[in-house]
Amino acid sequence: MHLGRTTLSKFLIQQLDGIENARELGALLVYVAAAVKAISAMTAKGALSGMHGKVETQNVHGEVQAKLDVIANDVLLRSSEWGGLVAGMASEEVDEPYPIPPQYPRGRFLLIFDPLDGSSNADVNVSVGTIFSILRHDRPEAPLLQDYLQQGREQVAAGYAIYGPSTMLVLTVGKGTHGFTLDREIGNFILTHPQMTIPADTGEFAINTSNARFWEAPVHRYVTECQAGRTGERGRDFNMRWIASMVAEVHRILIRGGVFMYPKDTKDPGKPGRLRLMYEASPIAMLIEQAGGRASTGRQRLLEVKPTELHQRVPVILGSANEVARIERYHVEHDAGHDGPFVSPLFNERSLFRPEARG
Ligand code: AFP
Repeated sequence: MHLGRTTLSKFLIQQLDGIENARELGALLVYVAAAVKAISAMTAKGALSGMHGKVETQNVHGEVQAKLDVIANDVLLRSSEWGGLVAGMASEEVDEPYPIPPQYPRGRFLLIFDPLDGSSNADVNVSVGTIFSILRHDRPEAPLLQDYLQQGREQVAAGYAIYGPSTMLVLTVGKGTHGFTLDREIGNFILTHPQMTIPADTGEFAINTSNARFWEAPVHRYVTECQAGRTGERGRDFNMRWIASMVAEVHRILIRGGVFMYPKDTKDPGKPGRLRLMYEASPIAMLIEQAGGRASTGRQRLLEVKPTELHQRVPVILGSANEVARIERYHVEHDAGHDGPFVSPLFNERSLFRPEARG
């Protein structure tokens, strides 16, 4: 039935040509794909799996863990630790990096992941995902924390799996962003979305507007303009989406364009954003850029943010290139004092950006 179609293994053999340590990297991506298939089978069982609901423990961020978070984390660790491909791993669910057990050889890569992003959505049968990032580790010694703290642009591969009506694996090794659909009958990922490309313009944005009172002025400005639609600055209508599962939002953007924002806010002054740099923002930013989109903190290219901590948070604004560039410009103008009169408590009431107020 799939004769002539490209399986993940065939794709990797072709795609990794010319990349250093191609065979090892390809094998590691196959390990990750195997873990993804196991997690997909678990999530697809829904309540029948007996894995819904919470466990007693909290993760490093103080968040109550879902049973599926814990199991998905274990699946990824066990799938990848034994084959001599990784030198160490790190996960959203574990405080410290995970050292390779002494009985196994160490490899040349670091694997960092969020095993089940958006896991609270699993209980309500909405798409969840796994996000992963692969970095090089060229020293024979076991990696130290410092070895993990590489900029996103150093990634050799990045990807996510989305567990939705179908399970898809979307990945990049720096040669475009490509999507594979899991054929459950034959157990193979089949290339169905080669060279995914994000349109530069869009009429769709995604942001959790319940946080509006905590946003900075440039984000207010952008969202207010979108909401004003054809009667406002933009002269056209926009639509809004919020799934509360970053993987699902990003997948929509890769398919049909859009902007996703979890920007800097003042909700918790100790946190510069909600999303985690190393296993959420960086891998997704690589996929977005490889698909022709743009990924930013609002003030800096996401792939250039230098991590200082494994679990550090970062503001995220990504998607269709022209829209993200516009939001970055709003940040520049704000920082230069150009939008000074715009103050957020007047949001959507007497904003300077409403057409009648512009004079
Ligand atoms: P978890 O990784 O804790 O499941 O959180 C999911 C997420 O980080 C991201 O996928 C969503 O965009 C965001 O949280 C949703 O957060 P809200 O609670 O603000 O909707």
